[in-house]
Parts: sequence; C-alpha cells; structure tokens
Amino acid sequence: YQPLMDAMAKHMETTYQAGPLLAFKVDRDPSNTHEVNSPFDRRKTVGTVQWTTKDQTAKALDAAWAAFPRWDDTPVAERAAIVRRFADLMEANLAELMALCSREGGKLLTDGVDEIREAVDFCRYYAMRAEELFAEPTVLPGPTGESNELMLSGKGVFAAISPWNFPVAIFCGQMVAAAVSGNTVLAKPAEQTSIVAHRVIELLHEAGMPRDVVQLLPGDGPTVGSVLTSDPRVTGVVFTGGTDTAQIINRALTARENAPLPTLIAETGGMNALIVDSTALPEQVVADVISSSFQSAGQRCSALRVLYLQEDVADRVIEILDGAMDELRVGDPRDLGTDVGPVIDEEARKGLMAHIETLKKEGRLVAETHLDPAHTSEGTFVAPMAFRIDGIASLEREQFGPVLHIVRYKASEIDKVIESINARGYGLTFGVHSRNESFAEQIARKIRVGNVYINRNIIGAVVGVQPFGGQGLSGTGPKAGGPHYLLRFANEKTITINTAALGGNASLLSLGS
Ligand code: UN1
Repeated sequence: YQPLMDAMAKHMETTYQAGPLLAFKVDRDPSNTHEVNSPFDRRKTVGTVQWTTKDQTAKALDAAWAAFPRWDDTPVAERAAIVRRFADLMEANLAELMALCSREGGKLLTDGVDEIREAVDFCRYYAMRAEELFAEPTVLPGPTGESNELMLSGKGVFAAISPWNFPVAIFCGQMVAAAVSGNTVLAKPAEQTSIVAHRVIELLHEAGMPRDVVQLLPGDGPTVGSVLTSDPRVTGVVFTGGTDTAQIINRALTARENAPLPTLIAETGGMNALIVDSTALPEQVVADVISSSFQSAGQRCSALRVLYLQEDVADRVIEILDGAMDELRVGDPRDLGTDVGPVIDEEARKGLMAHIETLKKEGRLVAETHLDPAHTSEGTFVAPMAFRIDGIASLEREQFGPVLHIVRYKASEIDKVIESINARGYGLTFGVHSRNESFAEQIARKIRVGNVYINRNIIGAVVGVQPFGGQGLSGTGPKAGGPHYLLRFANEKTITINTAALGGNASLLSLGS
C-alpha cells in the first residue's frame, strides 16, 4: 500500500469545490453551498458542495429529455467505448478517488481499493453486456412467410439515486447501466458523498460522455429527489438505499398524472442472518462473522445482522468472538492498522447509540470492542458490539452499523428459525456455516433471499460472478452485476414482417392471382 499511500498524500489536503454538473452552465451560489467534513475528524473540511436548485433540476430534466432520442440512436459500440474509457480514467485516478472515499466516506484503504475496483468492473461488465444485448436484434422463430425480431432500446430519462456507503461503486453501477442502455441520466448522489461523485462525473465527461446525457445533481431529497420523482418525464428510477425511502419514491412515481407506468429498480435494506450448526468450525465462523458484521463499520446492506448459533457450539463461538472483537482497532481509516473506521455522520451515530443503549439496559451485551480515545475522539465512531436477542422478529429496523445480534437455537428448532427469517420480510444476503452438506443445501433452498453464502462471509459480491440484490423488503431485482440487469433499463420491441408482401412467399402471391 505504500506507493498508493504516497500517491494519495497530495489529495489528502486539497479543499474541493463541488456542485451541479449540468448540460448548461451553473452560476456559483454561496448561499446554497454546504461544507462537508470528514467523519473521522469533524474539524477537517473536505470541501464544499453547491446544491442543485429546483429550477436547475427542472432545466436539467428538459436537457435530458431532449437528448434522449439522439443518445438512444447512438450505436451501442460508441456508448460502450465511452464507458470503457471512463473505467480506464478511474483506474488512472485511483489514488485521488480513494483519498476522497476515505476523507468523505470514512473508508479504510482496503475498502477504498475494493470500491474503485468494483466501479471499474461494473463499467466493463455493463459495456460488454450492452454490446451483447443491444447491437443486433434477436431473431425469433415464426411461421413461414413471416419474420420476427426482438429489438432493445433505452426507455427514456432515468433518475439514479445512490447511497453514501458505496459512493463510487454503486453510484457508477447505476448510472453506467442506465446510460449504456441508451437512457439519459440525472444522477443524485448522497449528500454525504457529493464531492467524490463530482470528481467521478468530471472523469466521465472527460471520457466523452455528452454533458446532457449524464448530469450530476447534488442536493437533498426535498429539492432534487422529489422534483425528479414527481415529473412525468422521468421514465424510471434506479435507487439504492433504505426500504422506507424506496417506498416513498414508489408512491411519488405512481401518484403522477399523465405519466407512463414507471420503472423502479430498487436495492434496499437487509436483515441478514447467518446460521451456524454444530458441525461448523468455530474459528472460521468467527473470522467470517467479524468481516461480515464489522468490515466497513457494518455499513453495507449485505452486512450480517443476526447470527444464529446452535446451542452446542454457541459458547465456543462466543468465546472466540469475544477475543477477536477485543483485538479490533477502531480509528482513522487512513491508518493501515485500523480495522474499523467511523460511521458516516453524527445522525447515524446517534441512531445506533440509541439502539445500543436500549439493548445494554436490558442486559443483553455479549461482547464489545473498546474505543481508544486517542484514535476516536474527533470522529463519529461506534464500537463494534454483539448483543443477545430472542429472534429476528424482535428487531424493529435495520441497524446500519457495527452491531451484531446473536440468537441461540436448538437443533430441533431449525425450521422455525428459517420461517422467522423468511417472515421478517427482508431477503438480501444469508449464510450457513456447516460441514453437513445436505443441511446447508436444504437451508439454502428454503430461505427466500437474493444471495446465499455457504461456509464463508456474506459480503463483497463480485461483479459478473455473484450477481447481487434481494427480494421482498430488500429490493425489486434484477441483480446488479448480473446478466439480466440491463434488461430492466430497456424497452423491448417485437417487429413482425409479412415477408410475403415483399415477395418472399410465392404460394401466398399465387393465391391472389
Ligand atoms: C450495499 O451495501 O448497498 O456484496 C450493497 C456487497 C456489496 C454490495 C453492498 N457488493 O457487500
């Protein structure tokens, strides 16, 4: 990491000025400019972000609407080439993007490398899939005298609303999928990570993406998000974030009058469980629990929230877990010795602390990591903790941070455990640790989730290899980084030709004479 850290150093002190990147020029407006501070050191500013106004949002929509037919007509090879150049530029600017992920998002260096790698993978994977799907129509079988073809094209204007926890990867994944499929895009990054989003869109425009095809609209939900989701010209929304917000977006889209039936592609929360049976290897279980629950400070929708331990192994696993949690170092994400960085902001910290206090008061604490004030006094840090609970049903909402819940179960209760996880209604990631192959397979079949992991951690889906996304309260599908994702961004048109009318069928013609 040393060469990378050296390259990052000069981007660690720069004060950035970010703002809307639209099809038209935007004047500076200090009264609508917000300062961004680092979650690991609130005294340090990363820079400022000018938010997009309602008027600018409406004008950006005009431009996106006007640009759509031209962009949709652009050969897919040309669209894919821009996306590939963009991926190359992100690789060339790895150090700066990582520095921003760390300063703005509180990401560890290791997480930062994974983040940019994933963004690059999304670009190359979707560019490849777009060329496979959009270049030529699919010829379908049909009766003699007729030809049938299925053609794909873009749908129109997409709003891409992305989260702060993957400020480059998910931000790029959404926007690139929409654009490479022929749509024009209005990208609204999370308020907390608009600066890195601004830098990413600068690189995208440098790669040749027309400025009216992908525009950046930093701002909050009320000024940007709600203008986009209430406008009938927005054909679809691609959203990653909380389940509640997805429901608000869904209601706004369906409430529009004289608007086309909307497309909502949502990847939302999870209440992800891991079941450990008596044949599992406790050391391996703990290693995978630590990364699943506490990597990225637990701020992944794929993260482990509820660990089910079969009673014969529970004490042993908890004992090792307690020791391992004791060893975790919480602190500055730029320091290579740090295991767990900060949570994103004070609001997130307060929400987690309220949950933690309640469980502590009930005497449910099982294990915790101690914070060292020397490393954690200036940021929004939350110590990793594990609590005993009765079951997944007792969790009211997803706790987006380094908090693990543990449930003990008896072997005879396994069906009830599966039922309760399914009944909770989320369905994102899930894991089983067992050396009994048929047990693991049976459970994998019964559980209703998007991603099942057996005998490993439950985070870090790889683009093109482990398509990612859930069902139920966890999302609409299709899966990001999977072969079907782009289809949801496309319209299908079937073209049926009576070839006889063109002289292709002699018998029909002779009937007429
Ligand atoms: C999210 O946290 O919003 O599998 C998604 C993973 C990531 C996806 C996380 N690729 O952990």
